[in-house]
Amino acid sequence: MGRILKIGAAQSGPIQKDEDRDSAVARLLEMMKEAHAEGCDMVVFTELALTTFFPRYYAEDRADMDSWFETDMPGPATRPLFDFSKDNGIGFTLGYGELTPDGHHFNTQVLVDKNGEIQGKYRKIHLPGHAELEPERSFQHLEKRYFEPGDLGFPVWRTMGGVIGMCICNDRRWPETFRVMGLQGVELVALGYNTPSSNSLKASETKETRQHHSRLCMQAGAYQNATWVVGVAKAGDEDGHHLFGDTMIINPDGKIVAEAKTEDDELIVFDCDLDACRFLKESTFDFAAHRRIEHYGLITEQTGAIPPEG
Ligand code: CDV
Repeated sequence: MGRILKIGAAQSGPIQKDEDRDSAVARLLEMMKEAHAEGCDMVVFTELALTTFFPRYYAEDRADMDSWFETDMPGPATRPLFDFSKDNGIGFTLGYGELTPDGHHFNTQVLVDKNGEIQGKYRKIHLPGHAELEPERSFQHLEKRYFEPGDLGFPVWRTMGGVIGMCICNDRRWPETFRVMGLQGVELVALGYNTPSSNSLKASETKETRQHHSRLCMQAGAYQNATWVVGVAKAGDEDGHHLFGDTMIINPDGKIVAEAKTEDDELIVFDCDLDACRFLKESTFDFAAHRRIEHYGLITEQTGAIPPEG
């Protein structure tokens, strides 16, 4: 019997534009109650779990979008999640749009311990999409307009008996995300996402291809860093825009051990043995023994690719 962290991966079904925070939180709370009844230690919620995926909408004046952001966490609407956590000894992660007191906007996720206390905060670093209206796209993805890149790095936290890290959606496509956490001994990465089923610039790209990309990244991130990865989606049709879902729990061998079957609110549960990270961390991916950082300089010296001339 290892160090078991029983995880509830709580997929959200669609949240329509006019659904208010109270309703969204009530749905999350239902899943948290279900997770508690199943004996979960922690629930992972999705990216921007309180609202529709608003970066698909364009506003000339970005201040018009501030209503999608939270100025307090917990605030009046989200307080029930924190109260339930404290009263019932269950941790959670929650994604939301953060508007700071000095006017900065981030795509944020908090890690809350079993006492209902915020232990950690992560602000999304890899922001996809574009900052200006691009009419040639079949739909907009304006994260670069509404959010600033996260300024907190990729920390991990020793909490709930393990070493837990977080990242958000597009971050999963970048191996650096997982490696920076791997270098801090991460044992479980909590990851929320909203991923459209189609590509706004390439109509021929299928939903299946996009699901394949998502799984590939998360499974590779798990295996190459010998960590559990809990990927939690918002799924289904929001205002005519489909999100593919595919919530899953992945073990340190990179295998999917549990996955959602629907595009609705759905909880999947798995006993994640954090000691299962140890074998690969001490063998194939014993970083101290095998990494060759003298050859990795380009990764931090250069952003874009520069092919040889000729
Ligand atoms: N919310 C996201 O970051 N979505 C991106 C889409 C735009 C590709 C993702 O990487 O899933």
